[in-house]
Amino acid sequence: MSRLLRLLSLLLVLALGAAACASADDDADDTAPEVEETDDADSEEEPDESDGDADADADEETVELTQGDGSLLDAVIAADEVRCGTRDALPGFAVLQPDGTHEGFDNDFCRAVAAAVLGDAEKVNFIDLETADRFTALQSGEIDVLIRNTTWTASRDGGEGATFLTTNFYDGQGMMVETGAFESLDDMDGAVVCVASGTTTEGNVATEFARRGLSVEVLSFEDTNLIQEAFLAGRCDGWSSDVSQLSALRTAYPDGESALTILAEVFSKEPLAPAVRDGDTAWAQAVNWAVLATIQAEELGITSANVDDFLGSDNPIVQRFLGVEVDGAVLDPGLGLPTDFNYQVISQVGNYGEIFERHITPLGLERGPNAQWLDGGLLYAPPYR
Ligand SMILES: N[C@@H](CCC(=O)N[C@@H](CS)C(=O)NCC(=O)O)C(=O)O
Repeated sequence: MSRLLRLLSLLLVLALGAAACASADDDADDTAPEVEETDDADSEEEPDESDGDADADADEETVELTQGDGSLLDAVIAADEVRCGTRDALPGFAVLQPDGTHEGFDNDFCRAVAAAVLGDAEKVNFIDLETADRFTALQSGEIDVLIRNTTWTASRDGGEGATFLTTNFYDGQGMMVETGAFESLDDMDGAVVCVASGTTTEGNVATEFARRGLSVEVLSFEDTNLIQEAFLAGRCDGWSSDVSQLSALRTAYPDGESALTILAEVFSKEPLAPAVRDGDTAWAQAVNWAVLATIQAEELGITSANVDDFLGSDNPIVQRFLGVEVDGAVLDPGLGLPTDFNYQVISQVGNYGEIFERHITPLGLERGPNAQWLDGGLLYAPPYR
């Protein structure tokens, strides 16, 4: 495809995305949900994932991006700031505090990128994005990296002009109900389930209910506040999202945490991963290795508290990782990052376990699949050599 055609197709997709967002914003009654789906046991049809659903959009238009001059890696270094697409109200993951600071698991991974690339974890411009705007922000160049509770799927990887990197949180979708209302998903035939629009969550509910031979009505809302309002008003039998989110949202529920129960069934894979724009390998590698630094450090037992002691280690694996001379030379793997970038990430932000404990453990969640591979989990960093 010619450069002009690619540009036109990008503009078309951006216009479609903007129109979808505008129609949602212009809605006179914000609390009125879009009814996404009514499925029943007899229906063989695939769910109709409409407005704002990134996966559905991907079916219609495949975004192809051309790389401009040079890599974002150079642009970010020149700007001395990482523009990180995130959220300001996702408990545990990204919350804007009253004092203006950003606190959460995703926010710390934005900081890890800034520490790796710029040597300063504070050089992040956190950009708050609604769920439905995530990919358009990446495509248009409004953000350098998306770290916002976002599931890596084939259609997003292939159709949204996004390149997904190492998964930093293995999640799965669950169902939250009023305590005592239902014991399992199989009790929920005919239920109304409330979800956030533009998410993988929407389609997964319909798919799972159909698989179980159950009917369901999915109501989609633009953000979690609106879902909570609807739930409190008795308009939803179930509230579905990633289990990490449900656990977090439950802790802040006005009727108290015990008023809500998360059912035992986890019915999807939700690998949450950072994403960058397609076509920029140097930037993708830089972000990827910033994430991997946190994983590798935990495996080596290196924390923000003890990293300076490790500088004196005589273990060549540790020495290479921290940018200390081995046999008279410091390893420069050619990633375009300072040779001490792992040290900067760990000393300023901490290793994966520290980040998890800071933000996810308080939600009552175990490491589970987010444990190191040596502990039976899925976290595994390639060798730094
Ligand atoms: N991981 C899923 C779901 C992400 C998601 O929907 N997160 C919710 C949190 S429950 C959200 O963004 N809600 C809207 C908001 O409040 O921003 C995806 O990538 O689509």
